[in-house]
Amino acid sequence: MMRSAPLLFVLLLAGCTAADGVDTPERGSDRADAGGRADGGSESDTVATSDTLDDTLQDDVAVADSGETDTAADTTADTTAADTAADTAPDTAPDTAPDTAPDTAPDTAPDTAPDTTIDPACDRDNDGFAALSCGGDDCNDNLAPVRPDGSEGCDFTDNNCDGANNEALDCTFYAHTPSALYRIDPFAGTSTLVTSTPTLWDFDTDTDGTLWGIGPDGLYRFASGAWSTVSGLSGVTGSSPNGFAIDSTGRAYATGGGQVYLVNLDTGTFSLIGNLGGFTSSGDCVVDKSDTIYMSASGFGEDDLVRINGSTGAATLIGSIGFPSVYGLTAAWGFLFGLDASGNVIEINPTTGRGNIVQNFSNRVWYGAASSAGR
Ligand SMILES: [Ca+2]
Ligand SMILES: [Ca+2]
Ligand SMILES: [Ca+2]
Ligand SMILES: [Ca+2]
Repeated sequence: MMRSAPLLFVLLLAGCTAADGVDTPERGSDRADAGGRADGGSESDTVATSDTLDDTLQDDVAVADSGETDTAADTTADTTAADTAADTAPDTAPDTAPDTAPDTAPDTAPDTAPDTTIDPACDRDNDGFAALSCGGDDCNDNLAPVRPDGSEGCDFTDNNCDGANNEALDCTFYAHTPSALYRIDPFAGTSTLVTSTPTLWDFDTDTDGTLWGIGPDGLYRFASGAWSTVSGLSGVTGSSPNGFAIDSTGRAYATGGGQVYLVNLDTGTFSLIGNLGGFTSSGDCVVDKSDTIYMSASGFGEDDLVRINGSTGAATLIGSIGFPSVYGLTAAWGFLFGLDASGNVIEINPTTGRGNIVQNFSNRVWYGAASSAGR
């Protein structure tokens, strides 16, 4: 719209000039317009010429004047070569945007960690092994020490749940009748004849495992498979001793009637310690690992278990064993066993004195029992 008025004005002027018949040469800056090049931005021609027309037409076709508005769209494609160089600089800026996309891929890696959690109802003793009833291998889910990795010991229990009890262990102690020496296993209920004996009331082993016995004729020693007489009953003032025990230090005690004696194993002499305070030795005394001296005392029909003070000889009642004629006592593997004249092996509770038969060897009359020093 802005261009139509000057064009008309130029055309009118051109018409008037031609009619004048005079073609006045052009001067000045209009010469620069020859060839249709762009104007310098502010044409100052006030006189219309053909050059001016030409210039104006050229200007419309070519580059826009700086003072004009270019309305033609840019239709020329950018032919600049694409940037083909890869970006080799590492990205050093940390990723601060949180990952908001959910993990939809399934976990395909197998679980290789063992399941260490056991239902508490299947592991009541909390030893880490499930009970047999739950498909586990804890053969006693009420005792934590009893388990597949437990250690086997001499007792009534298969401590390591392998189906066998006391495997590979010697769980025997000595026992004798009026005429024979045996090794008996109180857990398996088996006995093995070792040899015959002189008439003995009782015996025990000393600290090196040597077996000593007392009988109506005195003190005996068992060595190299044979018994030998050490001495008579020198120093005995009352009834013939029928109970005999050696403690962990080698001190030997004998009980007979209502008395307690100290026995010198080197000389075979008996020294009175004191009176039992009304109790009568039934047939044996025994010393446990903590050097507590126990004795079976003749009661009314049933023997009693009593505790003896090794310094004074005074006896204290613990309780009735519940069986008569308990002539043998031995302490081993934490148990206190009594052996009686009816062939029974009795487990005795040292706290209450009460006995419970665990084995019976029919037709045996047990007189004495002895364990090794280490038991
Ligand atoms: Ca268990
Ligand atoms: Ca257990
Ligand atoms: Ca076992
Ligand atoms: Ca066992």
